[in-house]
Amino acid sequence: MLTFYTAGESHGRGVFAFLDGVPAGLKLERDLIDADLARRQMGYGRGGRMKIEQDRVDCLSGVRGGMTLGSPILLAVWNRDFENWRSFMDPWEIQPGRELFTPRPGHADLAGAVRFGHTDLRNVLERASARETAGRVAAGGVLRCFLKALGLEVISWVTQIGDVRYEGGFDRARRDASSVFCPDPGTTKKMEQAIDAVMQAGDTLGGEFTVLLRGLPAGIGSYTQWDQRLDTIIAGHLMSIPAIKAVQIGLGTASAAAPGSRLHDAILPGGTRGSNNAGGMEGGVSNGEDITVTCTMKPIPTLIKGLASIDIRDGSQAAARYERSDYCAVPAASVVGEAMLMIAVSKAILDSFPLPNMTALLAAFDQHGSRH
Ligand code: EPS
Repeated sequence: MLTFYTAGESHGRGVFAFLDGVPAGLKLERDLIDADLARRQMGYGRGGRMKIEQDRVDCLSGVRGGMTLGSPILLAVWNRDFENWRSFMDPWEIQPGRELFTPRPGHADLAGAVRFGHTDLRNVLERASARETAGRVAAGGVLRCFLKALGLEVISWVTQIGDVRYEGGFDRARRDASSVFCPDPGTTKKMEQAIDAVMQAGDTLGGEFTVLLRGLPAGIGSYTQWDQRLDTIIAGHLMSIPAIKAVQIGLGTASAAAPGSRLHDAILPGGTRGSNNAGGMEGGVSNGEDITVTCTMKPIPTLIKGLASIDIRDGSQAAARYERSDYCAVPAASVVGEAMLMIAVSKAILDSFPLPNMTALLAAFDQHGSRH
């Protein structure tokens, strides 16, 4: 029912998101979408590009007077940097001078060039760049408005940068006050120090973040077919974020060590649970508890001292070329994680309630919720 795609190159005209299947009559809050775009640009350890851009959503179709029409929605986040790149990125006529021949280990450069037969790696990296995630966050912002209308909320926080971990829970004011979106000031300081150390060394750092959805009633998703399972849909959406190497639901990998008698969430009188190790899903169906997902991000592959690589023109040994990049983008990735969870859950909801307008959808959703 819900279709979502992005288009756009990192230094092209802009990044675009296409959404089809959003019900008519949804009030969009532009400030809410722009706030997500602004948060994606933040985070200690970002590179120079974020000083150039001031991402704002522009809506090219499907919305009139702030209200969705039920027709396809096309969103744009324009690239300010295009003006500096026009002569290299123009669709019709380009100048030489920004070609790349030494792929970065860990980036899409080499494998992507093999896939499409490119001889200039710029043709890969322009689209493989994490700049594309601005389009995801713009689309996620539309669906934040959709989920908000249904009484649902998605939040995230950073749980690890390098080897500095945070084990506590969520606190919005503290997360928003943190330069790394970690709800603890002491841990934030340690995370900043870890990022400072890699910045001085010309290196990069990965980490981990948690995304949580509150308010989803039981019964969304299905156990009857593998691709309708809510965990299939959620894991795929989050795994698709650039640099994500692992997605865990609920207790995740820690589920291996606990005996079943301690792992599973006992059903208490009235159907409530005392714990949520399952992460809000059982059998691929939501069970009424918070949906909890934790994502692991690898360090960004663009290093100032390029790793050993080759020149693809002759296969000779050459260091990977440095392109302007971030030192740590885990805080930004947590905002992208929220967007992808919102897209995944909206898809699952609209699969269960394929209704063309918000009035019909809200009535069906409320009736379903009141039964569980
Ligand atoms: C990014 C924009 C990019 C990079 C970064 C994320 O802009 P530029 O290439 O002009 O500096 O800063 O992309 C990567 C880390 C990557 O590996 O592609 C953004 O908008 O988030």
